[in-house]
Amino acid sequence: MRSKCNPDRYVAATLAVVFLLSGIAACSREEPEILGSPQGSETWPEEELNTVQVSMVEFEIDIPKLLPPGPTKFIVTNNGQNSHNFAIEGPNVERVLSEKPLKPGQKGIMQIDLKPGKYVVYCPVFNNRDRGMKVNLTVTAGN
Ligand SMILES: [Cu+2]
Repeated sequence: MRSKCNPDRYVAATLAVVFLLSGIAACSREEPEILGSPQGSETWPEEELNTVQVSMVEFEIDIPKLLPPGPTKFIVTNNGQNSHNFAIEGPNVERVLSEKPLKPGQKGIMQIDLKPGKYVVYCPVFNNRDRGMKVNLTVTAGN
């Protein structure tokens, strides 16, 4: 025999609504498109990566000037009004984050196994490097 208000049904309906709402919330959350990717065979488990946040604005790059060696994940965010890109040159490495520059608000990821030595990080867009978007980095000899 069924009661008019089946409690199981009520629970199921409530759960369905909750799932629906959380689904909508997840979809409307603004996920910036991530550009760039771990290149070639150079991928490491997340726990082995040293994550370094990089912020780019006109015309500055905010990045630590001293970094430890080892697998490093640069998370680059364009916090400026113009398009920017992230390039790094150093011992045995010369790399640009993405083919297309990062648009304002966009993020990109680059993973590199940093070796001890001197690096230069810069924005290769137009003359941004000469306007101040250039940082000399030192990767220390060890932890
Ligand atoms: Cu730039």
